[in-house]
Amino acid sequence: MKSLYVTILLTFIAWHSACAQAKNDTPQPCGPLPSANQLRWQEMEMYAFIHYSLNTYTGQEWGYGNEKLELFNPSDLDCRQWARVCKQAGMRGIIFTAKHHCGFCMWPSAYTDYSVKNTPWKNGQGDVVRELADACRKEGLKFAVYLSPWDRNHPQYGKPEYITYFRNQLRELLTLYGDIFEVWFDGANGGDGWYGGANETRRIDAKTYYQWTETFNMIRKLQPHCVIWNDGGDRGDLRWVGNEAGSVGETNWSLLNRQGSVSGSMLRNGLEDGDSWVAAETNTSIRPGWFYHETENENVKSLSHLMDIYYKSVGRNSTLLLNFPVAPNGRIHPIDSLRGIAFSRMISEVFSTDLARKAKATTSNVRGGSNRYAARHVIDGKTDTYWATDDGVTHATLMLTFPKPTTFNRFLAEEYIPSGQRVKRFALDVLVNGQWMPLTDNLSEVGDGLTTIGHRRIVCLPTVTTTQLRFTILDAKASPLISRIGVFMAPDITPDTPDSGEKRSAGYYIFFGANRLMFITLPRQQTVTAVRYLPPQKSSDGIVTHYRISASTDWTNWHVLGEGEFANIVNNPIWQTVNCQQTKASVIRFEALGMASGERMGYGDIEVVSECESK
Ligand code: FUL
Repeated sequence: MKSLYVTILLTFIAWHSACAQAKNDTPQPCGPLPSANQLRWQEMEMYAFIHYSLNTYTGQEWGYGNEKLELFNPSDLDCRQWARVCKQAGMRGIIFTAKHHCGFCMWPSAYTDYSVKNTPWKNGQGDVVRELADACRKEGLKFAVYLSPWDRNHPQYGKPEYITYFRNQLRELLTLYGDIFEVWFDGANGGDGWYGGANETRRIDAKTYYQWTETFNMIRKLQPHCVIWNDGGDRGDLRWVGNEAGSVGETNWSLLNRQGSVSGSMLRNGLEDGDSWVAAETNTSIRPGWFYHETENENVKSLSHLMDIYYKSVGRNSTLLLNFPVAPNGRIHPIDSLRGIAFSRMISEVFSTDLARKAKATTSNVRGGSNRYAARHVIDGKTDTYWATDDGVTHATLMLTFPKPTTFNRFLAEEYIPSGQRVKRFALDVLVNGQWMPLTDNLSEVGDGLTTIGHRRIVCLPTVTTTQLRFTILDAKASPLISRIGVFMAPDITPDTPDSGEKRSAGYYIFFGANRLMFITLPRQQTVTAVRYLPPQKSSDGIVTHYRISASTDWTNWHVLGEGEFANIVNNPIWQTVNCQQTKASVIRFEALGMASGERMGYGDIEVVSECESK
């Protein structure tokens, strides 16, 4: 009898403590988790790139490495202006091209003569990295550096000695300029370069040559709070999204595998079952190019284009790294700064009034029935509280009931990512005239329904008026932890200035002489001053990377207008301009000396810029 009593008592205690445990049971972390550095970085959301180097004075995107030091003598260099513009544009930090592929150092490195110290600017006493780091601190912005591993100036590039040089430079940047929030190692290596006068092609194996492990250890030691972006070789803390146009995949997992190669779709979408947290950073420029070119003043991205980029980056669980090039006078051009500021104002305008805050949130399941995980946490304005379901409940609904009919066109959701990224698929419906109407994403490219949330997911909806919004989690890796739901009404943006070179001079005719040979006949004899090439936009097949362009008036005698490389054209397939001396022509011959892939050279558009004969 006594033992029966003890058994009943123990069973009761066990049952009672199981319930108590369920009520206060913190959800177990799910899958790989972000580090404290990655979390801090993700919260920055938007930060700026600044591209400025000798290219600014040569019109190039990739300097060859032998550009003259005398070129660098800005009349009005003002890093405070850059920092103020970036701050007003909503950027929380700046990543600066301390050294681009040409090898020119924007700080007086002790390890090379190819730097600001041997330019006329400030009689060689200047240090752009220092001025910018100080300006960022003054404006309350974080500061970071881009250091190109590929160095077209350095004689030893490609040899082991260069790695010591590279690390010495990195050490200078990581020790002389205060806190650095990110280091950016560009994976580009176009092969040819000056290399101390060798003028040759040097390709390396990015996986083995740079010995990243040791470099990463050095960074972790010198800047323990810094995140690493590395496109060539070992996986860093962040990943590229596979394009420079400013969009990541709709499905975006912040996971990848630490080892093994990465495909384009892995960059775009991450890897659902990846073994490491490697979140996406979307990088693009406010202009077509990364460096300033006066010819692009009319092609600064429009406000609607920038908003589209925002939704396709920050709104898809990524950060946005937006480039502002510096003009030759040493300042960010007013067109760019005004556009940047308009962009930030529009984001505030759209997201300042969260209509969900007025709603009542109810759900189909609350973890352990506990207040701690109740639905209202999605609208309590706190980032560290969340709605959670019981373990194993990965299909659940959350209803927002509005006190009166409410009109909106944006939906926002956030997961509590310190415990992992969980939601795989979700759906949205609104009650209209007593019927549930499913909503889709206006910006969807794949049309697979709504997938992944992560740090933040914004869905652009058609404008709807309703009293109830139903958010259904259709599938998740584990009990979903939703820290925020928001709904907003975005104003219409009237399409403003065009943002890609769309000027065409009509009347010419394009045909192929061979797979890699194209002719452009002009309607009459003209004095040509430039030929412009827009590469194919849908795939890299047919993109011309190296060209020779000639002109003729009789189809017999050809005069070469230009020959060279369209730098970075595959990653950034924008209009390329080959300027030339005024040359009479009735036909242009365009030869593809190198192509990214494919058999036949392709084009999105061609433009021949000329002065009228009569002038
Ligand atoms: C690319 C580089 O080659 C471009 O010049 C630019 O710096 C961009 C951010 O990354 O890969």
